[in-house]
Amino acid sequence: MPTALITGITGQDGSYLAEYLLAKGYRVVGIVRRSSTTPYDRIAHLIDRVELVSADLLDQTSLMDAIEDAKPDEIYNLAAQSFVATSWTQPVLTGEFTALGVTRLLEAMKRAAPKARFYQASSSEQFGMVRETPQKETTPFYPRSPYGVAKVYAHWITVNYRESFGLHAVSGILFNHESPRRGLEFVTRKVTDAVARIALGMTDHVELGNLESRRDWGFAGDYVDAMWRMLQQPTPDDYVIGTGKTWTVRELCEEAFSYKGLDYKAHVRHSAKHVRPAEVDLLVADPSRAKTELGWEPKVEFRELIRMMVDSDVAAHVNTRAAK
Ligand code: NDP
Ligand code: GDR
Repeated sequence: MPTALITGITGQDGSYLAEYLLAKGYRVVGIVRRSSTTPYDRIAHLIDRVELVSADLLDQTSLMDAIEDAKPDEIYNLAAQSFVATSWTQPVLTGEFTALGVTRLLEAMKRAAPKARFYQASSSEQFGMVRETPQKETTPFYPRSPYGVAKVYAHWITVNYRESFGLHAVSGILFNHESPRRGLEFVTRKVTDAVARIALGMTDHVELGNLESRRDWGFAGDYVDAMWRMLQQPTPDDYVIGTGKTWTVRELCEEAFSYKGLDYKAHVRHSAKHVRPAEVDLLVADPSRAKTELGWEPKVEFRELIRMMVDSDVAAHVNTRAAK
């Protein structure tokens, strides 16, 4: 039974990846950080089947201990300060978690499990002000936020440890991927949750920033399969993962509101508070290499994804009401 160690197991991707690896027969060990509460909502249904160890990307010794104890065959580094907007208000912390945290983890792996395979969660935010469209593995990076800058560092330190020390380390450059487990601060979930609350008469509007930016949105459940496939390749390399299609935030609103028979124009208000100091205007992947070499393709389409999220948010609010 192979062992996988997942940082960020309590996050959106970590929960789907844990499910996916358990179904493949892996022993799954998840790193969680100390908190005054135990926010394990996304993995509550897996809690008896995964092992949790306490460690933090800020703390080198805890990472060393976690790897020494777990003896992983595969390490998936999904932990990060992952919200782009927060990276302008907490730029140093974002750099510590999202950039230097990766070096700490690679150092721990180099010392405690040099034969393990390592996955780094790279991001389409690294392309930022895009140099070509669509974006592929060879597209140069031009990050537009402290988060994007931190991810570029994390990407290159992963390449560097592969080339310097022969570690089997790969980066998946993943475009936006969403699900009913997406954090409420990200725009897809913010919109689908608002649609649910408006449809149920709990509120009448939602405040958004820039409606014209374009994103390549896929389903998180499909993307964790790509992570695993990357680590099974005999030679470590980096891959772009996305759908190859792109939509504006405005189109996202149209899709989500019209599903419940609502007109987004009557409910979406502009708020300068949600406009970013620098924006990433257009992202769209060229995932052809992943298709050819990994046999990976997205299964869930944009419309199906948005409807799945609206349905889930409606059900959650109905259940909360019933419980009161
Ligand atoms: P989430 O924000 O849902 O999850 C982030 C995880 O990181 C949480 O489990 C969080 O733990 C953990 N974490 C944060 N800081 C630390 C720390 N100092 N030490 C240990 N753990 C920490 O992110 P996603 O699941 O959406 O994304 C997973 C990864 O993929 C991230 O690195 C993200 O930047 C990257 N990515 C995401 C994309 C997306 O569209 N979702 C696209 C491309 C890249 P806690 O629960 O305690 O907060
Ligand atoms: P992103 O996702 O920054 O692409 O990063 P997010 O959903 O936060 O923003 C997408 C776009 O929507 C615009 N927008 C708003 N965004 C939010 N969050 N809230 C609003 O009110 C709002 N109004 C408009 C944004 O300006 C932006 O253009 C996500 C994260 O998961 C990263 O960790 C990951 O690396 C990238 O995707 C790929």
